[in-house]
Amino acid sequence: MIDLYTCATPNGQKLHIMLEEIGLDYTEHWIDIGKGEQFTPEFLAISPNNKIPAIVDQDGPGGEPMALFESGAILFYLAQKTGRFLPADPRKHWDVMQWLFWQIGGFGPMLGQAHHFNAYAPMNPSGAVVLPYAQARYTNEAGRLYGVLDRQLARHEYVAADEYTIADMAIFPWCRLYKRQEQDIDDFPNVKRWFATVGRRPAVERDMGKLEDIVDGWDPESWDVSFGDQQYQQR
Ligand SMILES: N[C@@H](CCC(=O)N[C@@H](CS)C(=O)NCC(=O)O)C(=O)O
Repeated sequence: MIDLYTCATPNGQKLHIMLEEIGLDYTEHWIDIGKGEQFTPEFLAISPNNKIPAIVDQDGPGGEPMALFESGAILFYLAQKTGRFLPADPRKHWDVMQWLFWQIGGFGPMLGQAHHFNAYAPMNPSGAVVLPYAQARYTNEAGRLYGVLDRQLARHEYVAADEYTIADMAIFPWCRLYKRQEQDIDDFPNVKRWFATVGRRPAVERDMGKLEDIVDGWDPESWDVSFGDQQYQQR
């Protein structure tokens, strides 16, 4: 049994998809990051970086519980545990790993900053100035990264190893929010085709159904917890 600590964000969604795909028993624990639930001692014991997603595998190595944080590490762990969505062939394996790391080190953080400066920073309740430079920088970098992905998908049905893998699961949820990154998906026809293919998978459809119920937005309190004093005075 897997305990999944999550919320309705792209990094959480990766794990919802993987757990639906592999069919292991799991229980969701929703962490309200707008209310500061990521700072409780219980959650920090599992995820010391105060971020979702995290898991506790009650049947970890040696049959003992094991806690893990960082979405890429968790995807890799679950793929190894089940032998699914990460090919054993070394060339295919490393093709998947390089695209997984590309998402964790680039596509996620850069698109996250595009979200921040385009959508969240203008809602700053203290009225701090939003830098046009920061907006342009991360919008441009997001566009560059979509171009890299689009060229890869022009030559391959899936992102890596010519099959559906944990690399697709890591990248897909970030593409869901292309409007918030100020991108036009029609500029990236291969990403659009792949996004539709992955989105039709039953496991992904089940997960998207859950996310539709979540209202997205910030009030002054949740903004402060995520980006203001309450984030940085905690520790
Ligand atoms: N590199 C991490 C990023 C996780 C992350 O940024 N999580 C966000 C939600 S998407 C979070 O929990 N934020 C709460 C906070 O920063 O206090 C991963 O891939 O797991």
